[in-house]
Amino acid sequence: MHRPQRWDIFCAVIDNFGDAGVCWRLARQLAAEHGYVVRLIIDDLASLAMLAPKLDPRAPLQILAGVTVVPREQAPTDAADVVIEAFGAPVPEAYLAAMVETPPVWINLEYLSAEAWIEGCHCLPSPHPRLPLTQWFFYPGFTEQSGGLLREARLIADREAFQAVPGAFAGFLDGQGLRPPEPEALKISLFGYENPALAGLIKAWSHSSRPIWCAVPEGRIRASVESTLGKPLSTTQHRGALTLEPIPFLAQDDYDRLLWGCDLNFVRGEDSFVRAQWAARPLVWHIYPQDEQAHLVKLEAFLDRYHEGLASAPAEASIALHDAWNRSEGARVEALWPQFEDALPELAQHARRFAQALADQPDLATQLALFAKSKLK
Ligand code: TRH
Repeated sequence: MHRPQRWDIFCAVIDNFGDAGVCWRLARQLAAEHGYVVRLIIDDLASLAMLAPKLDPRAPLQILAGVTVVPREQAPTDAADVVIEAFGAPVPEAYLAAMVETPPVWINLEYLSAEAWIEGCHCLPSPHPRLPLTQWFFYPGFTEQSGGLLREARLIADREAFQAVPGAFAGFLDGQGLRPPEPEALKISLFGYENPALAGLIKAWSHSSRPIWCAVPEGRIRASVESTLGKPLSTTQHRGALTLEPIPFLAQDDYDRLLWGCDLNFVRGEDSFVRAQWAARPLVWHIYPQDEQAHLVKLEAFLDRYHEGLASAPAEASIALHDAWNRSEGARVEALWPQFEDALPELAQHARRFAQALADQPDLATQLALFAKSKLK
């Protein structure tokens, strides 16, 4: 096949930014690092434009960062060589008919999970109930037996270079029009879903023995901050040792620099969660809530995997705070914070080890490329 491979990614934005975030990152990487002709067919350009400010949410079709972005209502009717349904986003009927004409490698990209069972389902075929087509399940994950994690080729080197320069974070914040924190402050980024437990966290931080600087991007948790403060967080707010800094929703690549510059990152969902791991800094994950607390099993699976090899005291401090934060228990969060703060130096070393171990595994885009190659006739 002399012409470059053509890849189409279908993305349906359920809510929030994760679906678009993962698909935009993957699409850019497949184009930039693998030289594929990539089309991203998405049903919510406004959400994508939050992550990629140069994107025009009204344009019928546009090319950005080497990716052709297509609104779903203008979905193409010619099938690519490789088709990815991200998180089960179905392809339109007309496109399915085109796939029957020229059967592509058809992949269902699943949500990330640290649970062991995914290894048994990874790369399993699923014959279409009525058409001569087969779809393949592809599970991102944390082990060699999974599809791996999204990680751009330059990511670790770029992070290392940023974290090696003492003034880089202050320079980045200055570039965003933000006042850098005091040098001795503990720098925290706060991204999450609404959480009543935040009142407990703010109380603990305001009584901290050292200054705490907390950046709060625009987003759902801002509401919890404002109800705790009893007023909008439109300007810098001080509560005892705590400085709360409202920041805008950043472009996806700038968000990485916020994570790289902070000493601790509160993250959520899937994509910010993975980026916080690549930042090699301690993290607190607010998992996407599911019915009947099903998300707590996923959370526990990750916490078991993440804390492997870490001494019991810092591990218990981290696991306990994760549990209290994800169960929205404010009093417990407040009570557990001092122990967690004391564990930060060991958690920081561990975060570097964990990121290094993950970086030794092949990344998701590379594994998708190899898989597709093995299936392409
Ligand atoms: O937005 P999310 O809660 O997305 C969720 C999850 O993906 C979840 O798995 C899925 O089931 C649900 O959507 C439907 O969290 P996530 O995955 O971290 O995505 C947030 C994206 O926003 C991520 O790509 C990082 C990006 N981001 C920025 O680009 N700038 C910012 O300032 C911030 C705070 C985030």
